[in-house]
Amino acid sequence: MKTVTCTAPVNIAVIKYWGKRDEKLILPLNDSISFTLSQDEMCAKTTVSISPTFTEDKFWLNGKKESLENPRVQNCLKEIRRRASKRKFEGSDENVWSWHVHICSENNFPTAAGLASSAAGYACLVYALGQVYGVEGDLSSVARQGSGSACRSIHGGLVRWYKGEADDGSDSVARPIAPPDHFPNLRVIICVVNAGQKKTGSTVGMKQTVATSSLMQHRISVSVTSRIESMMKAIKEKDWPTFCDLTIADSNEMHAVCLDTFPPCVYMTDTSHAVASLLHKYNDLKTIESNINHKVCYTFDAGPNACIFAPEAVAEEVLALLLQAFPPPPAQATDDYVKGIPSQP
Ligand code: 2P0
Repeated sequence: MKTVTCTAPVNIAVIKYWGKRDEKLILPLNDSISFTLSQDEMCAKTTVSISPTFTEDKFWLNGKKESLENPRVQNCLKEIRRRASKRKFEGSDENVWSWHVHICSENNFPTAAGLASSAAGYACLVYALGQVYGVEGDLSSVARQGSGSACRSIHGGLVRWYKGEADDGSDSVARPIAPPDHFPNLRVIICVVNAGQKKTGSTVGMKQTVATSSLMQHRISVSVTSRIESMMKAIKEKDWPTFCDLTIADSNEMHAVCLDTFPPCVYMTDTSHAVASLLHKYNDLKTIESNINHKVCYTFDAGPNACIFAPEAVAEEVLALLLQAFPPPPAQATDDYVKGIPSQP
């Protein structure tokens, strides 16, 4: 028997993936850029075991036995086994690709609440399967077939997922573009506005957006393409204020196309908007003080929870402001409500 345990962190997109050009292969309509967070706080953990004596594949998620019929898990498993079958192994391991697998996965943060749980989960699953079946090479295109955003969690730091041009998805891969400490001493504050499951899952939501939103056509053909290039330049030049402005703009545009969807996908709540408004006031103050390198930025995924990137010099101040404006319910510990975590792995 062979057993491997891996952990994979969540990633937060600063230029968002929203919309596919191929539903089955999970090929996106636009490139996206993300920040992979530290493993310490929010991560998925997966243990996989393979053995010639196992009689079937089995899967547990957060302690509950799940069906392995999920086509996305199957696609990842099939692709890893296909790659493993092409490798030469010694002696008794020759048919390792045909051994059944037992998979045990867990997240240490709310699942399906718009906190990138599927990204960490599939990145972790695919990496662990790759290790246990002895598959080498780029695994981002396999993780992508589990969940699009998962391909970005295969790498640390700032990562770009290239949409690719090929119909078979072979060039739709994630690549690291800058190390985790590229913007040194950066902190990430996650404001959990609501830890419940979102009403419209990302997969369904983005499909409806592509089918119904005319604003989405503008996003794809004009704005997100130029924003990707501006973001690459801001990252290359370590231009933090521009990085902040572009991150905020892209989050707002993604939520605008969600609202332009029919029926609308409403992810942000009044509290989410109030958090955004507070941060805009904070940035206005930093501009007046001529301290633009102390600006902060927010981004919202397909849920109401805010991800805030803040330079360490102001992170505590921002956290204190947030706690003052949005005091946690008395029964809830502050640590569970707003978390300040490092962006470095
Ligand atoms: C992102 N999100 O770039 C965007 C921003 C949510 C909002 O990627 O259908 O769970 O599995 O490919 O990867 C969430 O979408 O969707 C997502 P599928 P996924 O992070």
